[in-house]
Amino acid sequence: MTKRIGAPVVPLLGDDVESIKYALSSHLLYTVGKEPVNATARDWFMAAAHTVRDRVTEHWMPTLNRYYQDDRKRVYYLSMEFLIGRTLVNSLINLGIYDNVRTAITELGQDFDEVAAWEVEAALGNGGLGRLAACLLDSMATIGVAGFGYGIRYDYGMFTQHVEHGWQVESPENWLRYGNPWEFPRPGVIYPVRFGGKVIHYRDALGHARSQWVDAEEVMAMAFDVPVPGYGGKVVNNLRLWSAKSTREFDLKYFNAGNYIEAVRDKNESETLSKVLYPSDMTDRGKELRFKQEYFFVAASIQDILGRFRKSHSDWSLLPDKVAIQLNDTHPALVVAELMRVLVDEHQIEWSKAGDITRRCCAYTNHTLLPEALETWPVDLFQRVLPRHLEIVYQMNHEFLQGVRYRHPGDSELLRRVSLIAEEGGQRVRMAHLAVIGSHKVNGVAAIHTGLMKSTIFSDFEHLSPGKITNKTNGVTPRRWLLAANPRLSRLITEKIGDSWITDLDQLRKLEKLADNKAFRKAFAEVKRANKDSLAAMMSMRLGVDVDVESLFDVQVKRIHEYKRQLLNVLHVVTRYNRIRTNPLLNPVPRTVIIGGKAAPGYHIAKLIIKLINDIAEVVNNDPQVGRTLKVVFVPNYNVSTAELVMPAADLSEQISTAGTEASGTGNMKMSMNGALTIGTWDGANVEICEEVGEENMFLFGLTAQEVARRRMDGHDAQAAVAANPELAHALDLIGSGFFSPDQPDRHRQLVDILTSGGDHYLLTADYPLYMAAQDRVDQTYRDPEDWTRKAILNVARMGKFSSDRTVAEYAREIWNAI
Ligand code: 4GP
Repeated sequence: MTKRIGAPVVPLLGDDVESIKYALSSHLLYTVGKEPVNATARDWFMAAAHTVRDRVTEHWMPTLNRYYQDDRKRVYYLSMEFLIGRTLVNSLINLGIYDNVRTAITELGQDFDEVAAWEVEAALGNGGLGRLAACLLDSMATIGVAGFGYGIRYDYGMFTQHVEHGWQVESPENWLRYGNPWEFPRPGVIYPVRFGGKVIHYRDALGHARSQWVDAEEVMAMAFDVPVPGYGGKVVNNLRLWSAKSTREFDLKYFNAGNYIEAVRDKNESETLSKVLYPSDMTDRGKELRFKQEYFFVAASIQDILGRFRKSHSDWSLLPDKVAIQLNDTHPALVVAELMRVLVDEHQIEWSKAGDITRRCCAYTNHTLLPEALETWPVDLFQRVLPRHLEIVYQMNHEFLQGVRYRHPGDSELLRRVSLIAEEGGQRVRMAHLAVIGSHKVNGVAAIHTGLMKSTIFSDFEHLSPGKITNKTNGVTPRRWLLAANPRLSRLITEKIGDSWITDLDQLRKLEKLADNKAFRKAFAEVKRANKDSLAAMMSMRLGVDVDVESLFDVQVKRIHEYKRQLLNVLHVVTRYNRIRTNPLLNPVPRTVIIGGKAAPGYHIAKLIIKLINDIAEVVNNDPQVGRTLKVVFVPNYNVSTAELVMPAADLSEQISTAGTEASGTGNMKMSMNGALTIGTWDGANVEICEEVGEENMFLFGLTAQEVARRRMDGHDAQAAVAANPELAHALDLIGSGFFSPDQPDRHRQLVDILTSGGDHYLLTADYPLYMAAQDRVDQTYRDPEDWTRKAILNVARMGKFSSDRTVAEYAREIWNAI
């Protein structure tokens, strides 16, 4: 008799309020081990999480069984980062049981919002790249792609940022301290991952040359599964995170000799592999541990993927029909060498056939053009840690260059440029080239970014394989970023156009005609106002800053980086401040400038920028002449949960990177979707937002990417730009002379020097006058609330393109062949 696998499970758990109350009380007692009399809000959160998890799980097993029965092509999204955020509210919404659970918790005498606030967010990522991965998972489950995430279960994710005396101070976030209720540990799913050792070459019985990697050390990778429910709850996919385990608990030799510390040392060392997320965002990570982390999760994931494939297939040539592997940036690029190794060394597949299979499975997404972010690893490190993989890289490189030489005889410069090995300043393996050569598609994340990939960093590859590089403009999930984060606006939208927008964001177009409806504008403005009240209340409570909710909320939230130009924002603030001080008759539009973001702990300039913002806030916020017309707030520890509060409250979205540097941006989409107007450069997805929303409904300014390139080539004269603009000169002078830092007048001199004598690489001084003019247009528009609200409504109405459902559908059709 054939085994019946995956018979559809009839949901057994009730979703009505009474059933949920029963489930909550049971979990409180049996899972948490508390009774209502002594339960804390956190205990109730745990009970709620388990109640929800049970209901997610009911659909999870059938989904996985269905994939198995239907032999579906699986999409594996490999990412070093998944910036998930909190899960409770999102799961409730995706399952359609939000109202009932809220009521149940309330009827049990608890405050739902307080209970939900006890959830520690899963911050297994730094910024945009990690958050994108989380949005894509939500969309894959929602549109029904058999998508599986693979990543690392870091014990410590993104650090917590505190602000002390205006400076960023980092502390580790022990997010697992109280246990993670969403995960399922899988002690039975555990794979060895090897490091070091050597390669032996031999001939097999048939006389074929073979290689074998021997004498390596082993670490074990253990799986933890997190179910990912799509909207509607019918499809629940899986995110599998790997945790490092030592191969032995302790060394008995030392233990018996009474040396307990020595006995567990080896165990602790192996387990550091999944200890911590590297906290840099696009800066150099030249660390052996990081390299090992990359291989660790690649090797475990490949074993898991191939093991699953082999359960139903024996013919390796079918692999690309059943498996798509998406490399989220180059961090998992070792997949290419690892898949080759497993196919060739362990399964004796002929080299060129293995190459073909590998390429047809893999695809690579690039997220940044910044040269410092393009990963390379020293050859000697590679040799020491992954000797067989280095041989494979050399062999792939040899064949690739031979092909190039054949087609472009005599062009040694071209060979040098495209080689997998960089020769300048010590040999290094170029991970981006490995990813390109090992993939059938390479994509950028916004049209302008993809264009620049083709014309700059990958121009040679574009000539060698035209068509391989394609664009997949990013998106964000409307479930988290509109439905869950902005319940007031969601309700208003649904009242007017129904709720089909939740899974078909283009439906928002139906709001266009309401932009001219006075009553709707009023309701829309009231929603924005209420969201601003909520954010203001948080800022008052947590930071002790009181702001005017009538003022324009001007928001820049993202990682702190020179290319994102928080300093340009600061220059506007200082200029505004000067105007208010020098002109008592000015009657300015009141503004609250809100800035949030983390700096990489080793990025001195970014940390100094945070200090400058706080120094300026201190002066401006306490200047009686300014009063409520200008406030500056630095929101500490910007993370997903904070973003959910900030995005709905923004009036103005600052997206002001130097054109050609921000690959896409996704905060720009989140804010516009929530009715903010964008002040931005012609960069990343701003360009496409403008195509959708209309230039008349945004404030775009500044040099284009082409103009930036030309200006840099011609040599930008920053000093002349400053000299030509008295307001700019004045602002820089105040910052540089210590006006905002009287306790240490030269504190911010370095920042001023970067913008002047340092050559101003990011061209702030070039864009400053255009930025100021755009800010003036912002003020003019805000003075006409009806016009402002009309534009805000049109922003929301025209954001359909930026749903990650659209993004995922494009990947599925054009890259994964999985829809
Ligand atoms: C980011 C890019 O900087 C951002 O423009 C983009 O929207 C995001 O990826 C998602 O594609 N890159 C990173 C990184 O976060 O670490 O390279």
